[in-house]
Amino acid sequence: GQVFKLEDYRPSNFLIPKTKLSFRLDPDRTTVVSELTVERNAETSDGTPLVLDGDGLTLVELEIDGEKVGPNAYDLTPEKLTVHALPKRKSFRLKVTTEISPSTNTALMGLYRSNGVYCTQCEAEGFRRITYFLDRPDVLSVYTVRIEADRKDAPLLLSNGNPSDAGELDGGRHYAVWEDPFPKPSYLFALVAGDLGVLEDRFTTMSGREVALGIYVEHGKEPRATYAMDALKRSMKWDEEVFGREYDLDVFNIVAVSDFNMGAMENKGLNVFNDKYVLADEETATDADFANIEAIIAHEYFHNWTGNRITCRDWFQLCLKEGLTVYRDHEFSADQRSRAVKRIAEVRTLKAHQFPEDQGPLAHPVRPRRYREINNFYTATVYEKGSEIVRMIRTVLGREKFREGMDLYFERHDGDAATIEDFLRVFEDVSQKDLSQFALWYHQAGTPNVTVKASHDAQRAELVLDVEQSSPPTPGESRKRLMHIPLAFGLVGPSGEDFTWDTAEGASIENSILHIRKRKHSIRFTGISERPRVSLNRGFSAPVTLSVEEKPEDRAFLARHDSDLFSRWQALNTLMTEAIIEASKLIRGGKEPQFPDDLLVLCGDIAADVSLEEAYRALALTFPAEADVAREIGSNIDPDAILAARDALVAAVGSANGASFATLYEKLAAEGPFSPDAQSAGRRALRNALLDYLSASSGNPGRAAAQFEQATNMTDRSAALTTLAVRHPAAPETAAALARFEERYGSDPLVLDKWFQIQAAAPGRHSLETVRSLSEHRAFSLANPNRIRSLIGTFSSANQTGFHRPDGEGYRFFTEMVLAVERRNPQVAARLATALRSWRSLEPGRRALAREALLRISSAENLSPDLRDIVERTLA
Ligand code: BAL
Ligand code: ZN
Repeated sequence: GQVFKLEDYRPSNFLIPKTKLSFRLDPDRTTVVSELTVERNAETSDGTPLVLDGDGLTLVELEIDGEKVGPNAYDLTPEKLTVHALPKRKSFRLKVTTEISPSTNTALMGLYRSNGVYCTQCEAEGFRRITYFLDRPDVLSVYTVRIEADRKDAPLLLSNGNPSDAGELDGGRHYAVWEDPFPKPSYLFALVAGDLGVLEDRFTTMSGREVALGIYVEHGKEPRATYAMDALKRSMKWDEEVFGREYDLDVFNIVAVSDFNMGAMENKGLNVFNDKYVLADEETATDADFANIEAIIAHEYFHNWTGNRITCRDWFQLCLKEGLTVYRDHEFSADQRSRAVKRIAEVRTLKAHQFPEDQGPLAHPVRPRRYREINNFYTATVYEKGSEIVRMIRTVLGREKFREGMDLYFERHDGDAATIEDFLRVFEDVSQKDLSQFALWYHQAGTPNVTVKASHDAQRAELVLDVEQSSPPTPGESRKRLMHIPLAFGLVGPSGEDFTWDTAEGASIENSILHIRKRKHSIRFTGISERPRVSLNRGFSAPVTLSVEEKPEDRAFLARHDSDLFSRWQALNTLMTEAIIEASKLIRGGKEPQFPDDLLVLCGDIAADVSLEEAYRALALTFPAEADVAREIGSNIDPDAILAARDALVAAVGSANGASFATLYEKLAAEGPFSPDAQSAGRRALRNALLDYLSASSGNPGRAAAQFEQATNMTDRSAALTTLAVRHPAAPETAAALARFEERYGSDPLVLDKWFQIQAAAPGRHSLETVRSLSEHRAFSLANPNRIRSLIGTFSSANQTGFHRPDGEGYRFFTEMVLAVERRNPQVAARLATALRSWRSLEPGRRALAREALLRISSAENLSPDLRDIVERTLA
């Protein structure tokens, strides 16, 4: 396939200031008439042909300025329409008529049908599946859209912008016209038509403009959209207060559809959502679902400024809108909930998804320089590491200068298709700081390592920190340059307070941030008479791996006393990870696992510490996942030994604290009516964490079975079912609860996804048989991305022992599924296939089998560019 390179970027030869689209909707034969005002760019010569993108279109007719264009005036290939004979005028009108078939569009890109609803997905390159166009983000156009459809089939007709006209037509048909005054790239185009219910509301902006809000869902599910609506209004208000950004149209609509490749899409004025991220009530959604809905509603809304008003010049700049918008949604959730808890959850996600990407064959810079398939770059690196970079800019500049920079960005670039260089420049301009070394965070792939050694001299009252940075090689980048790493830190005294120092030299330090810019720094602090514990990378100020030479007692001290709650969590998490690694070594050597008593006591003390929020205690008690432990071990991984070690530690913590955990579990029982707020959710999270310990240590399914029966909300019910499936796989109570759940929610696909997920994640070799038979369940479907992700995605990414079975059967099943999905939906198949990205770190037996599986995929016939790109990079 073709490789696209950043250095090959050239401005478009033609512009399309105006686009008029007219859709005559029909499931099998939709006609699209596109009338474009085309202009030559100033440098474009008269002889330059107009080359439009297209994909799977049937061309019906072509006209220029009202005259039919004959077939010898253009060339047609499967991907391009090249018009040679153009008028000499600077500007002309091109009319293109095409036909498409929404009902047979299984890739879910372009115009397709989901449960009988017409909907679109155009990012990144789906618009070319609707009509021929300059389908690139730097071609901005003002759209007018007319939609015509059968009234019974589609009483609702939506597009971007504001409604301008509507009316009846003969034969039971009707039409609507939408006008979007803001120039936008084609990837932000959207159309929805169908028969849906609506939840309506209003929002008054800070300058007093009235906005009509609508969330469209399946009929009967309107009450399940109330939380999303509330989250939308809070997002609109927050963006005004925190970033000074006001909404700019008269309407803002959200539509929930059940077949969707991504989480949601920020089309101007008409967001289209995966229904999983809209619909929620206590009976059907967990606290995690509520939190995700809040975050994703906010994220898509925030794109209105960071993505839509200021868009990307080309797809290499994807992080310009995504990293920044993730940063904004993180800040929003932190303000709506608990900042410390939110930060820990973010870092857990970053380490679970971005670190393995950055440390494996699919590593790429946050701003890549080349790609073969842009769909494969909607990655944790672009999104999550992209957000961490914006967060570091705030750390380096301070909050005030950061806000000044953002204000300048909006002022300077409103209406632009911008670049990362543009973004960095505003911060350099407001702060007068040189960010050229810092910019490497965008350009250089891989997770930097920082090692630190502290030496204290009591007599001289001096502390020396020896800090060294290194960046491991990544694909195509063997030599790395030195990064600017802002490390927040504190020197922690014996009662937990931070020491101050007299002088410090060896690195620049501002507001307790160490700026590491060289390979090595030796930083000398004077006036430190007692030996402090060093708390480093507080708040996870930089996305690096940190190894600190320190004793377990020092880590345990920080886990109890660090004033920075993130670092306190990190210290405990590191102790847990180390204990599991040690135990897994013993298990591999045929010995019994052993755990330090101090750690068991520490876990009990944290669970009981009422000075800490319940959500925080729940996170602290959540053990590192098997994959987190595997990542820390790094090579020669045996997933069975890691699972056995982790289970043994959970049981040991549960046994050591049995009585107090049981008392606390009872005390945390729900009082009063359900509320999805963060504090109530934290209480449920802590109680459910305790349930897991108590079940693991007692071996008795009774408590989990009782909770399953008595639960009054989905959070408690699904947590009990998870504990039953994980801790008591063979118990009759587990089989009964699974059957009961299926019976109760069998007709609600989103809830049944949880049932698929729980069984797919339950560890052990035999889970493969379960997952195989669930793939034939009547509610499972290879046509729906949510079903695929719940069953196959969960099995391959969250079930280390089932997926990585030593006999390779897990991989065999997986390759069958990936290839079956690929025939319908290459984008979803390619995403699934990334589950094998860490194959090189497995022990030799599994490594060979995983490689065979990858080779099996790569040798399949007619592989899509999406899947080929992932598999070839993974094997390279
Ligand atoms: N732009 C794709 C979906 C999202 O990141 O919002
Ligand atoms: Zn986004």
